[in-house]
Amino acid sequence: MADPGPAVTLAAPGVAEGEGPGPLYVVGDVHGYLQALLDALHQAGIIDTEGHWTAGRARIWFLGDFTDRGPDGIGVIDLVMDLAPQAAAAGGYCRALMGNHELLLLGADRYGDQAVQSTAGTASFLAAWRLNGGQPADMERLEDHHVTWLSRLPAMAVEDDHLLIHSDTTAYLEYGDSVDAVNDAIHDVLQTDEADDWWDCFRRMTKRFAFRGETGPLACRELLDAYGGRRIVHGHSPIPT
Ligand SMILES: [Mn+2]
Repeated sequence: MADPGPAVTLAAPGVAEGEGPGPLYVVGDVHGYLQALLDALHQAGIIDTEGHWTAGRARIWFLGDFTDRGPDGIGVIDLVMDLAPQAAAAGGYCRALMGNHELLLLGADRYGDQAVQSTAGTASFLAAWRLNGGQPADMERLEDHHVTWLSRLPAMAVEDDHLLIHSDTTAYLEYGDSVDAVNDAIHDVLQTDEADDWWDCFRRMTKRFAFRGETGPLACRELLDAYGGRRIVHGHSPIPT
């Protein structure tokens, strides 16, 4: 038998006892660009080249919109689902919010081309999903465990005084006046079979630009007063340089 060499004890970096939480990262709308996400996470020292969590107690929030437009939305969801238990085991976490594209994908999967009531006329989730970059390859690979996981994502969270949301809209207020109330209300909608309620939810979460212009500061204040935090961190709408 070959000499195994001296015993080496590896200390897990970043899992030091008695320390506070690790650094907080947020990642906006990945939209199916798995390789770009892997590269960025690796560059930030959050994963290794095999895609395994190497960030110890670091905390990372994904702000939703995993699928559509780019080629591998299901791969992005699989990565985030995979990192969550690894991060937790290392003393950190990997969590995710629900974006409007999660609602779109779930709606297209569940209701297909069934007509839904829209102020803009008759619509369907499937048609809207196709129009908004839906990838047939993602739909083919969408499995029950993805649907279950996506359906349970919270719509908002407060972390380190940051109010984390997907969309730059005050429409969240239509679902409740606390973080838990909003998350429960949207979760409840997705437990029903009411396609119109699902559609309303999708429409509201697709609104944007509430924080721009003269009324922007007031809109920010309204959300922060209701949900807590001192700064809003959102995805959804690119902010031009
Ligand atoms: Mn979005």
